[in-house]
Amino acid sequence: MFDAFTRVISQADSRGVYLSSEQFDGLANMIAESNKRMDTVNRITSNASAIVANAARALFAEQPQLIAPGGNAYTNRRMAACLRDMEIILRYVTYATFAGDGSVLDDRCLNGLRETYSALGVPGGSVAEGVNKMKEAAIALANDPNGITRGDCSALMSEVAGYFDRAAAAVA
Ligand code: PEB
Repeated sequence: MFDAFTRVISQADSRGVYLSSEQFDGLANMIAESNKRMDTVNRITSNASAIVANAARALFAEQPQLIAPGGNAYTNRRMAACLRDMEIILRYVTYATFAGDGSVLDDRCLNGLRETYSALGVPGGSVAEGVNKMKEAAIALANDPNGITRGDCSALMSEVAGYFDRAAAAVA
């Protein structure tokens, strides 16, 4: 598991070289911009249950077969497992965002998830759609300029979107 710093160090170490000035600049920039990153994680974290519940509600409205008898979210047990899965994925996206690196998401959440879903008979495409809905909601919240000093968050938002895309692609 890496973060933005340990990844750079591990790459330099494996080649036996000093850090380059580009690498220094990149990490210095990350520190200079770090309040945006922490605010983003804080906003997503403090709205996690609403993000999950709204995304699930929208998913079941679009794909009602999931909650019909025989569906993959039919019965309280499966519904609970589904909401829990969405919450787990969202939580790992917040870890990756905080670390500035997707490896925690890959290694501890997405690795083998497709195989788990296919063994369980859970439709990966539907999970991916749920992840997409969480992405829209999370980005809208994190990128809302109301009541704060406006700044350019475009790079950070595309980074966060990338983690959601990675999760969706891993199960679709
Ligand atoms: C992954 N999900 C389920 C299981 C596991 C995971 C390991 C089987 C064990 C259990 O039921 O608890 N666990 C989860 C995860 C990590 C982990 C992401 C990462 C660290 O450890 N059903 C739907 C939707 C979808 C869904 C499409 C969006 O209709 C999910 C939510 N996951 C779902 C369901 C089950 C499940 C289990 C319904 C239960 C399946 C079953 O037992 O029939």
